[in-house]
Amino acid sequence: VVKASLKKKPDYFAPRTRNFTVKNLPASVRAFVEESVELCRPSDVHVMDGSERENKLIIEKLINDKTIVKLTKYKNSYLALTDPRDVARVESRTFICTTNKSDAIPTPANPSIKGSLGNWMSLQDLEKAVDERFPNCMQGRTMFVIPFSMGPVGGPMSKIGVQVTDSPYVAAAMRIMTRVGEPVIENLQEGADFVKALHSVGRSPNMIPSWPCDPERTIILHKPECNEIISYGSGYGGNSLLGKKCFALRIGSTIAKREGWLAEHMLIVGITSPHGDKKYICAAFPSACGKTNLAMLESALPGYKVECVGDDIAWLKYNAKTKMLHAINPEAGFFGVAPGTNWKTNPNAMASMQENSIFTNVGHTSDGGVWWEGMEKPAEGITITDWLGKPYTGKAGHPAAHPNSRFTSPASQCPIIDPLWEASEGVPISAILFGGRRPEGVPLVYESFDWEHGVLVGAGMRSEATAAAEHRGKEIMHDPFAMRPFFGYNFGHYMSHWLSQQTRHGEIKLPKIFHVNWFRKDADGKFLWPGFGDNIRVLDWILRRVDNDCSIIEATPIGYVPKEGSLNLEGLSPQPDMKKLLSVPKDFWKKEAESIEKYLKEQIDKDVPAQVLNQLQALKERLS
Ligand code: SAT
Ligand code: MN
Repeated sequence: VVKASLKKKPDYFAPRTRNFTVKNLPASVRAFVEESVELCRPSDVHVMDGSERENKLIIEKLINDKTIVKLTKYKNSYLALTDPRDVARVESRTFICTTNKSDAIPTPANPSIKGSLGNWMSLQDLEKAVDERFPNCMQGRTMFVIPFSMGPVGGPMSKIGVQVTDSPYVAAAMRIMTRVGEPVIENLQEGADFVKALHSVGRSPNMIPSWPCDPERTIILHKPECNEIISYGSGYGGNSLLGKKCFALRIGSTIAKREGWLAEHMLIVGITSPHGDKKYICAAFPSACGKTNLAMLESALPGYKVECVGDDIAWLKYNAKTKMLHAINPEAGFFGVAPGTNWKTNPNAMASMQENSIFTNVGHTSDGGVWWEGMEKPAEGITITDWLGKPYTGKAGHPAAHPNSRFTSPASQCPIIDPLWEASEGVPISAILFGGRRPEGVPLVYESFDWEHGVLVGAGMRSEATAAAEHRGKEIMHDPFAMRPFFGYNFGHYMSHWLSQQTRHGEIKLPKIFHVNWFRKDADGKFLWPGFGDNIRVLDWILRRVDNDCSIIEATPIGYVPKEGSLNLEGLSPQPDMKKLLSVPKDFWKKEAESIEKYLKEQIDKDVPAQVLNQLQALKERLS
């Protein structure tokens, strides 16, 4: 049957069941779809059922359009090459649109300071931006209607979205990254709320047919007051897979604020110790700082087992039974950075992407595979075509893969996916880690004195810029809670919301908060710590701290660091210089505290909670 239908012209109109016709959608969904059709004027509409048959048709269309090519080396896997102008998130064109500006972003202390914690747009200007871009933008294209669930369908912590898009690439990727299909429609039929997500790749005079987009007019708009996302002009990642950063973080954080929980840019892992004791932790790092590697860590210490719940986003909610924060991974797939990933650095990611995967902007090998910088050398005689379609020569400045190239793979294919990764009530979280790329001054690990101090540690996060957005160079940027590009509301209010977790639920056992830095360098610019599988040595110390082992800490002005000899370094060769790795240079930290203070006072001004200022004052006193 599948073969016969493939021979015919793909018919997106042929719905699998009555549920998947526009006219049979729940009224509120139908109204959203009809409004979008009215505005964008697609040539037809297809309601996605998430089936294999449907996926085959979408893939066939993508191949016909030359957006993707089949990778013959792997099963059901494809390579997409974008317009070279459409390769990363565009933070400067991303807006939170609210009635009151101060709900969306903090007001800097004086008008000459440019805000760096998100962009605001008025609702009127949003209307204008939509009117300038969307009318008729889908002419000649199919509109895909994607009902999707963030989190297990129907779960108490899950939420539903409906994305309409004119990009079959986005439709195929959403099917990997979120849960799409019949149960979502059923849930909607029962009257569930949903987030409206309108997306078009747009059109521009100089666009290439295989990757239509409109880079000059790209815009990503969020209306948290009515749970709406409107995205135009880009087909790439966080700009177009609207379940991810737009819904799960920006709109998600505003829903979380209203409902009393947290939507965070965090991985979730379960760690089982050699004694069989299992604990879950979350960790927040800025984009492209190794979250996926930590989420899939292969322990260098015998007897430890790490299992992955999620690699990018965590929704954390108080659980009245355990009196702990529980986390779910709202996503269903990985959208991981390709370069640097190999069978040594992350064998589990490599295993996850061997089938049913879409690769974007990586190199293409002559034997039908993929290649990127840092991957094992291809066999003798195999040639590589780079992401721009040119023969790869290895010349400096001409990488085979774009630095922000990605693999998109189902999470269920991860060999170490946690047995509870789809548990609808989430997993209990014992510790939260913050981190970033800090070549200087920041110890391998330290623990905050308490939750309030931990909130300051999160607020003070900084990291070297990466390729995940449009920033240039290796500048050390402030990236509080690794959320700077993803806040859906005023960061000052966000800190207050974090602080309120202490009191709002009654009795609670909050996670301990730590800061880690795998990236400290010596004077010659060499990394002091091996990283990757050896990071388990730090996690092991953290878990002993979760069990309140007080014999392994030493107090410093910035928090507790491991006491000499308390990190398990067995079998590590060469032995790292722990003195350097754990040192807390006072002059550096005085400057760091000043920089955090300047940042908070300039950028957030009156919205910085008093407790955070008190914590900062206490830090400065400890340093003096
Ligand atoms: O925002 S993306 O989904 O493109 C990736 C990231 O920045 O983490
Ligand atoms: Mn991310």
